[in-house]
Amino acid sequence: MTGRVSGKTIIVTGGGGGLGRAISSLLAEEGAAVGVIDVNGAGAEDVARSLTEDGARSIGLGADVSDWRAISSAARQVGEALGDIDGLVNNAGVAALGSVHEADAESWRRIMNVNVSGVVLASKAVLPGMMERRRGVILNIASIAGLVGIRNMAAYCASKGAVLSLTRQMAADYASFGIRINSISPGTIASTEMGLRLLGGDESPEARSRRLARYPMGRYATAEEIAQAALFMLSDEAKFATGSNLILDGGLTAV
Ligand code: 1HS
Repeated sequence: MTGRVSGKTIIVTGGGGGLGRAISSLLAEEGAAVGVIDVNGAGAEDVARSLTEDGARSIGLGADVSDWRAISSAARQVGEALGDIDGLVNNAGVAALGSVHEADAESWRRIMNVNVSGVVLASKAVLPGMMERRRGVILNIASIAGLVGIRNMAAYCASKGAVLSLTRQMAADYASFGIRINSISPGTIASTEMGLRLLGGDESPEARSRRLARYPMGRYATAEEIAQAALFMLSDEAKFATGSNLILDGGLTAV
């Protein structure tokens, strides 16, 4: 352990599984106290328990990021249990397939509520304390779906485009408070629930191989590879980065 985030208290939303779990584990390994928040409270508690067993300080709480009362109360509880919040990873997100002509209003609303409003609300919960202390880092998990059009993913692409835009806007508002706001944009991660659902969905074999063929590296990401980028953005090694977006997509958007 090199302690790249030692002494920091960091909240990871959607930390109860998938990429959020990998990020929470790596941050804990590198010395952070981690507030794991997830709509699946049992998942959050399970991750926090395993981090604690490995010697880290952690608490797991159930909260939906799109519900202000729930997320603000969970953030407050993390602060009480682990100390002032230094970092927030807006990782909670949902995805669904669908093009605009067949858009289902309920699914559209859910994706925008969690992926966009969730970033706003979780950030709103931690920003006043960070502004007062004049220090903090917020990392938004965006996606290459916010940078290029991915077939059959209208709502998800729109939501991640909004996350990228919000990242730049928030960087402008909070730089003078010593708060850095950045994003990372992964491509598909094969091992997470989201990735498995996407890749195991009802697409034709042709659509599936067309998806993989877009990656010059010829494979999808692992959660650990993406977690390493999150760690960098949260650490002081990235102290001049704000409003930036780090792309991790095996070359997809480069070609
Ligand atoms: C869920 C993930 O953010 C999807 S974005 C990339 C989709 S694809 O290029 O692998 O089809």
